[in-house]
Amino acid sequence: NPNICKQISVLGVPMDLGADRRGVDMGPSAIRCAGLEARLEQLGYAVQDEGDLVVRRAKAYSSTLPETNMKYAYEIVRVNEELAEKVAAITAAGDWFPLILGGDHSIAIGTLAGVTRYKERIGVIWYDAHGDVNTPDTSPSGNIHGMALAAALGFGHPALTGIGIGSGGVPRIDPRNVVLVGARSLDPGERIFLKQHGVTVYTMHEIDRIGISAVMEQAVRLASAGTEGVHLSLDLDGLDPEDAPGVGTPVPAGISLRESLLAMEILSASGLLTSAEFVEVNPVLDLRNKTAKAAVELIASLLGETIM
Ligand code: B3U
Ligand code: MN
Ligand code: MN
Repeated sequence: NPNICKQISVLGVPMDLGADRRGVDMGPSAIRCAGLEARLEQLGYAVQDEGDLVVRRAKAYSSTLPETNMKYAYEIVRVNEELAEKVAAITAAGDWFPLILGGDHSIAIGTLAGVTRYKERIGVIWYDAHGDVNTPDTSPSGNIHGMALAAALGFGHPALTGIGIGSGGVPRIDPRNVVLVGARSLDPGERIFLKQHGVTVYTMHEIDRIGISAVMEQAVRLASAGTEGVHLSLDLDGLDPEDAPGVGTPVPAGISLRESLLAMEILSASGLLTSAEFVEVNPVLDLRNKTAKAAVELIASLLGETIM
């Protein structure tokens, strides 16, 4: 892929406070153990591993934000602010590609604030069984990983929407450039949100009807219309639990690994990818690091690996 930078900056965010199950904090380690760096080097990339951000776990940092249901909000906001600065710094010169390893999906707030710092407008492909467009008012759980996309679009509690851009800052992502792929578990409030804001949703229904290749081609077209590039936010629970058992909230009848590899190849071929994050790998629930290995396969395909 000639359009992508030849240098990749890997950053881990061992965050598990955005979800109910512990263990996704070990996701970055598991993905590294599955051979990420060697695989990227085989593809001809220079790799800079930035290590992991520090996520504090003491009780003192773990309280719910007063008068809200937002669990662990203080620490999640603090880490995401740091993440936004770090990602912005990685992208500042324009020749390093940020590859962020989660961690739960709440880290997308910081990643997206960071990747949009030096860009007017970017599109987002949100590959996930879930919509992650709850606000504190619609969230059934108070888990911030289910609010991440809404927050990145500027909706929800100011503590989240201001991350990386400050209060009164304007989010640089237009919901019409946001595409959900693989959705099969949406809360009632999320359905309303998605319709109201014009987010395109490809559920399993569309994937089964027209195939993952047509879905991805349309997704790339929508996400890139009028933007400077496309960010991929891939939640491993978008995949079928058969192929990715190590996730906190598995949802049956998902996208196969085989379809997902094709999806990554199509995104790679577009030459429009600016940044990516792979989240929600939970090694505690995994089978012999299968899900982390799947993540590495997906990353390799996304960054241009081909068979011939
Ligand atoms: N939509 C539910 C459940 C959920 C969202 N993301 C995951 N689960 N992984 C919520 O809690 O917001
Ligand atoms: Mn998610
Ligand atoms: Mn999910």
